[in-house]
Order: sequence, then structure tokens, then C-alpha cells
Amino acid sequence: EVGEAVPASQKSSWASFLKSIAGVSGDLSSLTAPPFILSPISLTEFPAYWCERPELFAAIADAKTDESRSVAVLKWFISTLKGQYTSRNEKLGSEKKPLNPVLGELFYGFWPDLNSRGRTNLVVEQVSHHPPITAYYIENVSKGLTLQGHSAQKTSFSGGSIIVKQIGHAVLTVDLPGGAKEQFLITLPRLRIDGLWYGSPYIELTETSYIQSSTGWLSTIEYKGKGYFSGKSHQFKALLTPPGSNNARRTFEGLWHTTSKDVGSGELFTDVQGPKEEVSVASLDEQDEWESRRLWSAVAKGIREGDFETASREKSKIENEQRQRRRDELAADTTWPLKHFDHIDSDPVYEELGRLFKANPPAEDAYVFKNNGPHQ
Ligand code: CLR
Repeated sequence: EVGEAVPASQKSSWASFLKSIAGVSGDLSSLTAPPFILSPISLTEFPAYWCERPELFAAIADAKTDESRSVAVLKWFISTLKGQYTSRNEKLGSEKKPLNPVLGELFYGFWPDLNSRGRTNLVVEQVSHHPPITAYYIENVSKGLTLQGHSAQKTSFSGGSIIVKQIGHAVLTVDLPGGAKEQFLITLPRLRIDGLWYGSPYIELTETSYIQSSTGWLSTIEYKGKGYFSGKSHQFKALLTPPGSNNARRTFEGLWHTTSKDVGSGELFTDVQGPKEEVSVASLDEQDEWESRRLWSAVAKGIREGDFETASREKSKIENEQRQRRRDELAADTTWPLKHFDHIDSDPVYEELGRLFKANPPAEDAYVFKNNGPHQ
């Protein structure tokens, strides 16, 4: 018998969903899941997790040395993890299956200027439907900061858990006084989704991710869960190494969903127990038809209200309309034009900075922002 968290009427459909996951490798987005596990939020909203502590993002620009800038980037990065990987559990009760974005779906948002941190803007576009790929661009113009990246996933099933390999990377660019720029290549951790059998999935991070600065400073972040080191969930240990060295200058350690410390000084490093700031988004009637919340509004309402018949009827409408578009494009020998991003086959920043820590793979493609967001 499966899971205590699964409503009685959905137990058999949850069991067959789990069986179908075991048999599908690569892309779970199109699998039909039972209603209790559906989220009313599209994956195009997820890049907002990068900036829910806008003051930590802005603080990167205020750091004065190469070393302290790398520390500020690490601090901001670690402080995003709670939102990225545990916030659905807090908001929706467990990890859930997000809405699978359509090609061309958009998500725009911002965090207002407060306490002289500057305004931060977010532009997201779904740049591929199959496989799903989401491109994003975040900027704080007054601080001279931009974050450009894309996100895709390769999933597999192992020992009762879903293993998610993240494909894609992010590049953070910092304008330095005097006109120079510093760049940071950010790679992404691997995920394990546990708790499936019980119907209450949650994420644990595993293996290693990197933040490589163009100054040579490198953060190597190792992730561990229950049963390792302290036995607690959501542990990390980050080593910061100076240019050209293999010996860590600083070590940071703790739990990414609560607090961590600078091991050398014993001082507090990150603390994400306080409130975060959700992205501000235009109201539905001000949004374009391609904007995520407007596009999915009828489906999301059905899911929220437990009216799954309406949700699935509205979802089919969107999917059929998409299929028709693709057929029309094929017939007319055209392809869907991306609005905000240009695709490049190999990202020169990834290749160059990735070489410094032997990134695997050695090259990745990228989506370059056209500088034409709604706020530009
Ligand atoms: C997307 C990029 C974000 C971080 C992030 C967090 C949660 C991940 C999501 C990414 C990709 C899609 C994901 C999701 C958790 C569950 C969901 C892997 C990596 C899959 C498709 C749904 C599995 C279905 C079960 C929960 C039943 O920066």
C-alpha cells in the first residue's frame, strides 16, 4: 500500500504514476500525475528564487576586494537554496509537480528599490518545450549586476527516488568601478527527490556545485543529507580557494535552509530563517496573454479549488492550441521566434571559466538576453 499522504481515492493512480516514472528516463514533465500532487505554479516562475533576498544580491556590488566579492556571491547563492528547494513544501505541503510551461511563455517581475539596494528586474522565457528549457535574466542596473542563465533537467529513477541532474548554468556579471567586469560561472547541484512512496516528496541536494570567478577565486560546494557528517538534512560545506591554488583559504559550513558559519572565525555566515521577499508581478488584467499567471489562470484556479475536471479541460485547451501552432509552423516552414533571448551553441564564459575547475561537461550552450525586457 502506498503513502499515508495520498488521498484514498488517488492511491492507485499514485502507484501507477510511480511505476511510470521508473520506466521513463529523461523528462517527467509530460507524465500525468494524480491531482493531489499538482502545483498551480509554472516552472517559468522558478527563476525568481534567485532574488528573494535582493539585499544579498545587491551586496555583491558593494564588496571591495576580489576575495570579499567571491564571499558575497557565495553568501547570496547559499541563501537562495531554501527558496529554490524547500519552499513548495512550506507553501503547498510537499514538493509538487509544477505546470509544464509552453514554448514562448513569459514571466516578468521585479523587486522594488528599498534602502538604497536598487531595483531588481526579472525576465523569464520558456525557450524550449520539448525538452523543457527556461531562460532567465535578472538585473540590478543601479548596482551594475546581471545574472543570465537557463535551466533544464534530466531525470532518472534510483532506489525509490527521482534523481534530477540540472542542465544549464548561470553567469553573474559585476560591473567594477573603472569599467572592468568580473564574471562568475555558477553551476547547479544535483537533486534527489525522496518521500515519493509516502506521497510527500521533498528535495535533498547531492554532490558538488561550483562558483568560479574570472579573478580565479573558486567556491566548491559539497552537499550532504541525512546519514552523512552530522546526520542532518540539507548540509553543505563550501571551500573558497584563491587563484591558482588548491588549498582552501576559507571554509563555510552548515545547513542551507537555516544557518551556517564561517568555520575559521566561527561567525555566522548565512541565516535564512527570516522572511524572504516574493517577486512583484503585474495584476492578471495588466498581463500579456503569454505571461505565465494569465496563461495558466483557469488551470491554476481549478487546481487551487480542487476542481480537477476544469483544470484538466483548460490544460488540454492550452496543449491543443500549442500542438496546432507547431503543425502550422511545420507547414509554413517557420519556427517560433524567441522574444528575449538568442541561442548560442557554446557559451564562451562557460568554456573559459569552466576550464579552471575542469567543469563537466567542458562546454554548454546558452541563451543570451537581447536587452529588450519590459523594463528596458
Ligand atoms: C527548476 C530550477 C530551479 C530549482 C528547481 C527546483 C525544483 C525542481 C525544478 C528546479 C525542476 C522540476 C522539478 C522540481 C522539483 C520537482 C520537479 C525537478 C530544478 C519535477 C519535474 C516533478 C516531479 C514530480 C514529483 C514531485 C511527483 O532553480
